[in-house]
Amino acid sequence: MSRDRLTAAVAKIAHASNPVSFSGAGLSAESGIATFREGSDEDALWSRFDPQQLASQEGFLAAPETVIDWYNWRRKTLAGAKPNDAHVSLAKQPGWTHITQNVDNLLEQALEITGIDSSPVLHLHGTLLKDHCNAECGYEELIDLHQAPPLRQCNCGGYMRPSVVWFGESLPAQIIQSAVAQAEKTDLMLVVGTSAQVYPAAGLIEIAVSNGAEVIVVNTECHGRTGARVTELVGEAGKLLPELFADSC
Ligand code: BV8
Repeated sequence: MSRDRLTAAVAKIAHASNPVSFSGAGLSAESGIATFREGSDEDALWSRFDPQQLASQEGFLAAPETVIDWYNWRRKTLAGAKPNDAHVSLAKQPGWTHITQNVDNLLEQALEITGIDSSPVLHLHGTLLKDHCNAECGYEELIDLHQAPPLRQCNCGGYMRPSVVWFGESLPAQIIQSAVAQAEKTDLMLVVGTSAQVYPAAGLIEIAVSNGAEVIVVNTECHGRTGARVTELVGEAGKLLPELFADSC
């Protein structure tokens, strides 16, 4: 990746007045959290399952125990994970809004470390740190990632399920509305570690581009996203983000 492109991106970030980060699984990859697309040896157990199938109401009702075991395997991985340099670089930036597709709490952990007073992270697809009743009676519970409970029923008789947004489920209205509003008014969106295939989340990038924002894409793969104001930086987020914010730390 060219140094000139990186230097130009650093300047764009330094001049942004209303910056937003939009992240996916690649932001947490260097913390050991498997992305959706690249399984790794230790998760071969799950590599034969299609996440899109497991992360759905149909998948849950067809095999509730398998789905809960899959989430609890992910929770166990997250319990031992720490924020990586990309999370910490983002967390050091005052005045940024962070929008994420991730269901982990690594960015919040990084914000706690840096002590930067930031607007809350907008979790478009929910969180692994909570369960709620699948029968929507309103009951919910915080989850200890180190001791996530097996499949269990709510007192109302419905199953308890992770408080994530499954395929075919609507995103939390308040959250997606805030995220769209941010994408509409930002002058710079930093897109970190996402294949941008899941909607309506991925549509936020198009909203930012169509509203004239600078868009900087950090990804280990070149997605070939084009546009007058789009800068693609190919590399690991944990290495590139500290460089992008080097002058501002
Ligand atoms: C909905 C939570 C309305 C669960 C997830 C158009 C409009 C609206 C909906 C649709 C539409 N078209 C299709 C749909 C339906 C569907 C959808 O988008 N399907 C896709 C597959 C086409 N969308 C929905 O169902 C959404 N709901 O629209 O509601 C509705 C209501 C009723 C009926 C119909 C519609 C809900 C979607 C939410 C699904 N839940 N997560 C869980 O976590 O288990 S999605 C989940 O997958 C993630 O949250 C994330 O969004 C997505 C994976 O994407 P990424 O994060 O990008 O991860 P991925 O592995 O793909 O990529 C990682 C990237 O990082 C790669 O590019 C890699 O190169 C890079 N990388 C890796 N390492 C690094 C790195 N980069 C930098 N550094 C590194 N070290």
